[in-house]
Amino acid sequence: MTRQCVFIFGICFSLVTNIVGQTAVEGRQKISFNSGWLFSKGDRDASLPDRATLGWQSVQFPHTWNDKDVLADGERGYYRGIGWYKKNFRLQPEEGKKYFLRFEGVNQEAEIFVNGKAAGKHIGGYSAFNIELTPFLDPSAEQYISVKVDNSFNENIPPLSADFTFSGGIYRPVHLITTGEQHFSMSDYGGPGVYVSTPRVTSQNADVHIEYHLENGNAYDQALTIETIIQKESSSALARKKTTVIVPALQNRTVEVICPDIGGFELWSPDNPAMYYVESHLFKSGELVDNLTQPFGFRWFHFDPEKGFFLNGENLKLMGANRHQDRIPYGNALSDDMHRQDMRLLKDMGANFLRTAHYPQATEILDNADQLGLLVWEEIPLVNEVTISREHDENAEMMLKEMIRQHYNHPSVIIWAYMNEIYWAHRFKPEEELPARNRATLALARKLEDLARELDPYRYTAMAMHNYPAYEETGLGDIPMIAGWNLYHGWYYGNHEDFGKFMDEQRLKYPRRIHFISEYGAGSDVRLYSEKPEKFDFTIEEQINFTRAITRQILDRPYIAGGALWNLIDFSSERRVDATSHINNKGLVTVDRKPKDAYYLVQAMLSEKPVSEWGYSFRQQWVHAAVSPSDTLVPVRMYAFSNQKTLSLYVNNRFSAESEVKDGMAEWLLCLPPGKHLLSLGQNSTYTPEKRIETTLIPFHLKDEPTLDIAMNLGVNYAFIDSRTGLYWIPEREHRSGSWGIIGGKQLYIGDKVGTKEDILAADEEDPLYQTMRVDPSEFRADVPDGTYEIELLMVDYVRKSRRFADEDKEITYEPGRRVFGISVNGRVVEQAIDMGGSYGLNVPYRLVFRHTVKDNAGLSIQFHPFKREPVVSAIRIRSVRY
Ligand code: GCB
Repeated sequence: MTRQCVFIFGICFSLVTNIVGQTAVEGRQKISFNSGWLFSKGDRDASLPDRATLGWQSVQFPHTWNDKDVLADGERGYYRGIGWYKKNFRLQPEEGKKYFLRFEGVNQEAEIFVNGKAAGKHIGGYSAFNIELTPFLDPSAEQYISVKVDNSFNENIPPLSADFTFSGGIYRPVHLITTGEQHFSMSDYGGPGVYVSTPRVTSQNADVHIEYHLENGNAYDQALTIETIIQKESSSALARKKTTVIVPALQNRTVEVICPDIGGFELWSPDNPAMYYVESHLFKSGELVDNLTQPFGFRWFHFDPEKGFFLNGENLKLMGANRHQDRIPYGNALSDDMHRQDMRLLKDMGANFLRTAHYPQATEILDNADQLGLLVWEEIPLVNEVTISREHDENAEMMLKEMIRQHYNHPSVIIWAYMNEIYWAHRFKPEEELPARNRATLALARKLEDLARELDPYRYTAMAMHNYPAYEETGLGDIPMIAGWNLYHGWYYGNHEDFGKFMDEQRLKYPRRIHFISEYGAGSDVRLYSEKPEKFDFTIEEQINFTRAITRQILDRPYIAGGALWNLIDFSSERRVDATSHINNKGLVTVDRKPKDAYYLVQAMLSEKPVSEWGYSFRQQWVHAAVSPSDTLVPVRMYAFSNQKTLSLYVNNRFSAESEVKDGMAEWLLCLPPGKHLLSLGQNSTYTPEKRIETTLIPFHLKDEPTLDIAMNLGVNYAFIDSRTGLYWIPEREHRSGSWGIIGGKQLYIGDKVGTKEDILAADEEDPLYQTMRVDPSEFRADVPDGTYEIELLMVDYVRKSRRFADEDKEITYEPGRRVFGISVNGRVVEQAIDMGGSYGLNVPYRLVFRHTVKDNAGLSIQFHPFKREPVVSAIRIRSVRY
């Protein structure tokens, strides 16, 4: 149904288009402006036109200068400073036209020079901005543009600190936009100048309000006509309207167009993301001077403190993930295809929700959220702490305005948020500073809350808090409409079940609050596998245990409106030290977008479409060290993810066992002979999908083994499978009489976490091997046959703290004489007195490799002799060699 709103002019639209075709200004033109740029890292003055290319690198946007130096490159930190971009281009300016550049994202300060003149500046790395070129263009058509970009730390520009990398550069696309002298605003905080609201929507009809911000760049007052068409893609219009307005010379004007009582639409929802568009044409005396199409959708929603979220009158649990915008090794400079791929992954996981991590993301992300049906929580990058200054607060306010203006029309967005764990940095600040910090944070939160509500009365506001009492003590948690919680029970602290207890207490204390789990997640490294997974061990199994337990508790509590896993994808965090250095590996998919097991688990728990996926998507090998002479089979704990009731397992095409699916997962304990095996999953006797695995046995008695290669990870119960070579480091085993293993000592724990989780310098690919260790072992013994063996001992003396950031270590720390021990083999001294902390420095790996010939049936005995503190050893490898 087309609703004819008020028709001011009698001209029908098709006639107008014909007229437009014959005029000089043809509405808006938008073309990419990403190619042909030159880049130079470091400060230099490139503001004045020049054609020098020496010392300049040819680049295309998106571009960042931090794509490589945030990787494990042996150097701490990454370049935070100035970079220049420049480009010569041809543009013949035409009378009656306006020229703008739209920068979608530049991290984090940008200064633009056009033909040597300062054309504009922008602060903040996560929002778009427009720069007008018109007054600076050269009539000769030869133009020069340069951009000075700075990603240095600036205490007045959020984020001040955070667990992600602040890659610098022009890392989102740039467009050249041409309009007539009168146009939809290009100076409204980067917003489109056309804002669509749906204050009243029912399943039958709705009112659509469109707020136009118009600019008249001409020295005379101008009568303009706006033609508004509301339609679904390429189908007939639901409403049309013409409005005339006079915009005074060189001024802006706001006009509201109301299209009441529109019917005949489909509601927008995750299952049916029906998109509609407001097409706006701006005419001056019949000539089209600007035109713009903006998306929107018909939907209504609300949150209830008891029952959670409702979309279009129906209760909907919001479940999904957070997403950071980077992709190793491209930094934050992602192509639109890469953005789309991420959104597809999220949707395919069965999610209906996205939190754009800690900052506004690319237009492509919002467009895809609209089109795929993902509800969005978007926030500004106010993370960890604030600076007590007016400039800081003004920048934060500007970021909020930009985010809301720029993404106002996306129907997917339901929440504007403005602070993430803002008290996180308290622990590093002097006690006496805290009251002033709290006051400043509260005042800023109130300002941002009021601003968000004023700019957008139709959405909710939120803040993400962490498990820390100050939110309650200061009353900060009472300010936003939604209390978001970033909770890591069973990972950083407590255990899985504490999560539900914590939330139930919150609900009792704050029955009127809307509770949301803005983050929960556990790390995993696809090289680590354990039969006995434990908190903070980074094994694939523990990520599953955590994710399964917390997701279940969220789903079971109607008052929790939803939950977002942290994080959809492993992401770059230069300062982080976990099992994978410089990467936060809480992703459900790897940096190259390959699903980990936890992705399939979540898919099975959330999806309505049938799911059956194997566990161990990155693992093919199982190596078992026999525990007795009669132990000849390899135990394999196999699991699969599904939302069916049961799954049947077939081994080498023969039925093995049926298993009930519980919380998205079915499990089997198999005992397989060494060799290759084909596993398949059957539902109604279908044999797909298949998985091929290989099992290997290390016998109990080694005496009869002519060749040996045993690699043993010490201090932990997980296997480490080297992704480069497939070398399998089995979990540590204690010595058994007549067999082999480590004797004495215990696993290193710092606090309640296994290993050090420190950055082991220069061992990046093997960090997890070195991070865990046996403290105070006396001996490694193996009853091996006579022969020559290559022996490798991996060791490191470590910094004794529980968790730190890599960038705290500006230099290597030496501690001579802190830990000294000797090593001998079958009584022969190999190392008289190693002092790793003194000779090489703390956290510097020491790999000792030597050969030893075993004679007279003596077997192999590697002994550790303490002189000062206990000996430590992280891994041992023994391999028979010819000589
Ligand atoms: C959080 C932060 C997020 C971190 C995450 C983590 O609570 O909001 O920025 O990356 O924890 O992995 O520790």
